[in-house]
Amino acid sequence: MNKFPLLILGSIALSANGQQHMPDKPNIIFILSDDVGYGDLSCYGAKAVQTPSIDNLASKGIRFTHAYACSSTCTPSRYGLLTGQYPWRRNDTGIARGDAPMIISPDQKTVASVLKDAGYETGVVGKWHLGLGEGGFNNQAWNDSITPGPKQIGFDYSFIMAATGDRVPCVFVENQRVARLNPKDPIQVSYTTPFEGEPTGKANPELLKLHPSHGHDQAIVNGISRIGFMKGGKSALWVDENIADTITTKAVNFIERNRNHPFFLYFCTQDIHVPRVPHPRFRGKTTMGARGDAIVEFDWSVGRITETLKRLGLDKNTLIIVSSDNGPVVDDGYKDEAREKLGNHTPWGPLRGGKYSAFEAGTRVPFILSWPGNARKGTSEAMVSQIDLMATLCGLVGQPVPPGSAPDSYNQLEVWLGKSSKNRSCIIEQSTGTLSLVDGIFKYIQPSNGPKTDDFTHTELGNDPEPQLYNLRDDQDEKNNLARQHPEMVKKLSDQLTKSKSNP
Ligand code: NG6
Ligand code: CA
Repeated sequence: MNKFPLLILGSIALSANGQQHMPDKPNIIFILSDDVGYGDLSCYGAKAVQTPSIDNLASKGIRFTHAYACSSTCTPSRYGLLTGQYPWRRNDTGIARGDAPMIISPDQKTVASVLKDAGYETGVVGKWHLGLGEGGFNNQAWNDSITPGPKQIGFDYSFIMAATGDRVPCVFVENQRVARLNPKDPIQVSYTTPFEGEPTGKANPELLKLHPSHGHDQAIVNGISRIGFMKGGKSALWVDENIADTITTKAVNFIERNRNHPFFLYFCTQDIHVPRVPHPRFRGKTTMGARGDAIVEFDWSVGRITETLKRLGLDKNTLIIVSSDNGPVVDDGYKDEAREKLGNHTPWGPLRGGKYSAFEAGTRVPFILSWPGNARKGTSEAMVSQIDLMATLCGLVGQPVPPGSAPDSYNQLEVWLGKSSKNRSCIIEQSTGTLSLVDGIFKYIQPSNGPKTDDFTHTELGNDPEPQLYNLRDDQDEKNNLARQHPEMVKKLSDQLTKSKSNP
């Protein structure tokens, strides 16, 4: 039953005989920001920061108000997005170290490999965070060809950061080789042992331009201490201030190279993850310090992508999605004044929780789809999930979902294009401590003995030893636990969750 009505403005292109035209191989760009919250964009109500390029896509396309990432942290969220399998079905999809082996096996089908099979040129640019190489931790050939990597799971081209901006190695990896590496200065990486003679954030705080607030006190690169130790690779080290420029240029180059051929680009920005060090030209663009300025930088990246499409005449034939991998966090480990300068801004919008949390702001994220002439314009309240990317894009390009793959992914094309307002049958959200299931207006959070609040980030995690049941329509900030009043609903949803766990 549809509990969230669809609000549609405008219409889709119809031909003279009233039939809708849908090109069979549009270009596809999925732009995934990092840690951008439900309330962080001006088209989702933010006032203290303006995001005109993203708002422009929203005004030409469809903006979802009930869209979910697969998990409230990055690695599992991205695993689900690319494979169509819920990350909690495996026990090795937690936040990956920079020396973790690749989590997605080359035998698995991914969004990239199915689109490649459908004749697309495929590329990934930006944050990867799904592990690289094989044979356990710390087993990557950083000074040679690193395999398996994006190519083995369907990406023809890759220009990636192995993990996160705050984890070593702080280098870009292009087509599975460290970019700009001088062979005379090889890279070494360790997540267990410091390298003798190398300064660390802990021992040498005087070398830092950005200090950690928690953790992040190991290798120092560009005056910022990170998680993990590294040595060497001086010519290859990234400069945080230039990351957005570098990866956006690589994304633009990929589009230019493939202007005459259908392409799929998975563009994952470092913004607005920590360390937040936007280019000086964005500094002071908001009153919120680095976190607000990083949102402006992210919007700039989106603008460069859309300008490129326009310049190349590809804007009409390209489907773009802009979303985020998980909810927002204010202080995620560096003293960047995000908390002090937040003012009245609410990164989580009207929702409760944030990154890491089982409450809605952990996984309910911005999600905008634009495909001029083919997707409707307006706002949709239909429940959608990033887990459906694989089956939906297969539906779009007429490629069958390969048997045995993407078990949790459903073709939601009609909903994603705004032609239907039907909710997904249910959505399972993963937090750092538990699982939740949303079905229509009701949300059930499975009991958990985990901490109620994360000590470092001060996020309410949503863990409770008692079952929780919320009515998201009347109580979207999850303040009123109805579990005792509605034991029958708790049982129904908890049985549904148990069934989904054993039977995708
Ligand atoms: C946490 C890090 C945090 C961030 C997160 C992953 C500490 C104290 N905190 O462990 O800074 O890196 O992992 O974020 O180290 S994610 O968006 O990639 O999932
Ligand atoms: Ca993230």
